[in-house]
Amino acid sequence: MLECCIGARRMRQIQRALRHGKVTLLCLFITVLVLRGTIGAGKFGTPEQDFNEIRSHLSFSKRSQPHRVLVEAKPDSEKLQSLLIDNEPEEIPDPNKPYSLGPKISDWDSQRAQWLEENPSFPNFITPNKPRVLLVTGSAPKACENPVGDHYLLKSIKNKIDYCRLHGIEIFYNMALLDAEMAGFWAKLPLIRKLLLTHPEVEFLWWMDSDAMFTDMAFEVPWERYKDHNLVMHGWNEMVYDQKNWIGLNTGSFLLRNGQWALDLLDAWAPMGPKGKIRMDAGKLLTRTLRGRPEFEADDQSAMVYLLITQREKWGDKVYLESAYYLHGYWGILVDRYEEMIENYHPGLGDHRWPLVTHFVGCKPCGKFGDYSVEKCLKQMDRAFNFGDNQILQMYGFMHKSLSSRAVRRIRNDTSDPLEVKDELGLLHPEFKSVKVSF
Ligand SMILES: [Mn+2]
Repeated sequence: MLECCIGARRMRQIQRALRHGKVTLLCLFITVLVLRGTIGAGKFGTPEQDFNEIRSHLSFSKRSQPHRVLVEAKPDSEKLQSLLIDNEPEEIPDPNKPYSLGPKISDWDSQRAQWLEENPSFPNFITPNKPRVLLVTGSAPKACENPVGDHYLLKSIKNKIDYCRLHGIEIFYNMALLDAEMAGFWAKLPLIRKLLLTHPEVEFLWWMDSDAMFTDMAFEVPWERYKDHNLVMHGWNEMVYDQKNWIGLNTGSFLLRNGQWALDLLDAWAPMGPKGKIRMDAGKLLTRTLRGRPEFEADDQSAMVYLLITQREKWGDKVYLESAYYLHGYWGILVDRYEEMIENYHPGLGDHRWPLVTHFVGCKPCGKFGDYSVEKCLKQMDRAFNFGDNQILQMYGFMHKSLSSRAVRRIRNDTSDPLEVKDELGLLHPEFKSVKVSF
């Protein structure tokens, strides 16, 4: 029918053109398939995305490289996120099983004494007045709810590494929940017991919270003062024994001597710890009994105060409540005075003039961001960190530009006699770190 209108020759031309067109379309289709395969638009590729990728692939092969990185970075960061998110179910303890920290041990002093005798190269005292000390700290097994919190945990352990290197103290950083029933502030108890029993060479275990930082790098603990004591906490006798105040002592930083006494104390301290009904009911008892305690589940600090006031004759004579220096120092009364301290005093004092420890009680840097107080906490933690870090940096000729600045400045010029340089505080080779070697 068409033939009659446009003529046979014209018709053949059209048919030829259509055949060529089919081949051209097929070629185009194959080209698109090959390019898609090469670039990898993936299953989410849209025609528009394909077009953009093909164009960038064809025209600027250099530009396609960062683009590929960007395209791949997204699924990668999602993968990373899933690694950080805690999907593991919580273990539910058996409420019918009576809680115990471990098998009863009653001859630890003789077991340990025998071990020390058989292993003279691992003495529990480095010098007559310097016990072997293990500083124990840690944080939760999972990532912080806010990533900034992880950065502050890093600062906190860096700060402890610095102090401990200067003072010849070893560090144990724990991230494992050893006992599901003792989660939260009670997790330190099974950990401490395990470390005491595994390291008979350790004379003193120094527990320190992750929210506490050393702010006096030069202060050495007066170890000989505690020669007749087994537990040293910051606190006041009157506030604990007379006032029964729940903040009469602090368990965020304390020293515990390895021995049978310590195992017995842990056994006496632990019963309020198991989570669930036991911990909730114990919390009510503690709030009823202790002055100033708000209503919440049983915590290790209140339980320690309770243990001391109810069984003072059993434990009291071996417990040293220290208030001559800040084994723990409440941040609220310290952080605004750092500039004043720098103006008037010097490291090495450890007390209100230059606190050994600044403890960020009530700050939850690892928790979710949100209210102003968390922001204030982080800002003040930075200041505390830099205050302590300046004492480290000065050994190497630097200091922070200000207490709120990450940046540092030079405080002296390098010389060609590096060993002649003496650091201001004498922290490079301090007497308290020296070990006399005898052959
Ligand atoms: Mn704390």
